[in-house]
Amino acid sequence: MPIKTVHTTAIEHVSILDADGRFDEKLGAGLVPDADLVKLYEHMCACRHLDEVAFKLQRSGRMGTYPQNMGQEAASLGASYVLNKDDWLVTCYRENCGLFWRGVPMESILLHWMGDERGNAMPRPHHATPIAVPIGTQMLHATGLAWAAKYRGEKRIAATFFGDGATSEGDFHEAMNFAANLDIPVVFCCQNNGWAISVPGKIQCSAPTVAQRAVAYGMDTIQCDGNDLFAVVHCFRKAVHQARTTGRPSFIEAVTYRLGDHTTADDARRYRDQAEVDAWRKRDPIIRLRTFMTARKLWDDAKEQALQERVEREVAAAVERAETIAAPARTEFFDSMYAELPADLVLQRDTMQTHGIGQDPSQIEGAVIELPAKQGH
Ligand SMILES: Cc1ncc(C[n+]2csc(CCOP(=O)(O)OP(=O)(O)O)c2C)c(N)n1
Ligand SMILES: [Mg+2]
Repeated sequence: MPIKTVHTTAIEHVSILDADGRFDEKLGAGLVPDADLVKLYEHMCACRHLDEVAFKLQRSGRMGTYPQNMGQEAASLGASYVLNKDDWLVTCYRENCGLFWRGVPMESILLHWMGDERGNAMPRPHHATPIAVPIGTQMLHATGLAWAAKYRGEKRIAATFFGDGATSEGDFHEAMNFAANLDIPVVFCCQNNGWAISVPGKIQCSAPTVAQRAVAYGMDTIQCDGNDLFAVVHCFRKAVHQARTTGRPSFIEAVTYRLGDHTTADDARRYRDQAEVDAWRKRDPIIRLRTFMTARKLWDDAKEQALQERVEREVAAAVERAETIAAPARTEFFDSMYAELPADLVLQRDTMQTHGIGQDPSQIEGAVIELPAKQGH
């Protein structure tokens, strides 16, 4: 028997507005109307400014650890622009820009990293899930949400974001396999920013692209320049259309770069070369878009100046709201886990005591709620 090839594949890379300002008219014409482009650019600038302010808040002790999004604004923004508002957006922690486009208020992000979990309670109409810090968990959530939508006959799909490091997690592979085998309408988007804290991409994935990991699951897959808003929009349009019309999932590898440290708790100078960072600074999605818009007479210095003044005011107002919010009721954390709070938790809420730390709420004077009988294990 001759040896025959049973499968071959190729991974395409999409670039429309490249780092040198070249624009592919064939792919790019009509992709994003001028008025939208201006709004998208303004969102990226607002997000970048928030990022800079958040960094300073952490440094001055006004906020906890914060993961900067700097340089990675385009991927989630392009996705959010393409998705319907009632599709699920299931993010990691470098997708602020996409969340802001949806309408998630800036102070939600600030509050979350200030340690106030009300910031992570995404308002329901935004169809966004809490920011996922445990790496890789959210791809399963997205798959479950899209599966539920399919089961209920809703038109909603889900898009989920994760880093290159997350593709080494078992959860990633389980979500991909499940979604592909059950025809679940999810768009998986890996923001490959070259690093998982101090682990470089080459150690994370031995294959030449992350995109080809999807081939193993029989999923359509593509790689794009994740710092090119047009390329992201192009790939998401295709993936979202496919999910909506056929129910099939697909994969997008958005190649980007983390311009900042991993988080404010990290110092990336200890493990990566400044020359690498400098090279990527030239590929910044914001600079690229501004140059493009200026050449097309959509933007000028006066507009830039006015925008910067506006975003400074907006971010300052968001910081003010986050820092002056009234403290939550101390019982609030009992409110969102159960539709009906079990009796033992009612007792804990009312007494603020728990067996767990050696207290016995049932012994509190005036405790009126009977604890359920202990079940044997
Ligand atoms: C399950 C789990 N393991 C480990 C960590 C610690 N951790 C936080 S971020 C990170 C690296 C993530 O890298 P990547 O997925 O590439 O995302 P990036 O931070 O580069 O955006 C790790 C290992 C975690 N948060 N969750
Ligand atoms: Mg990474």
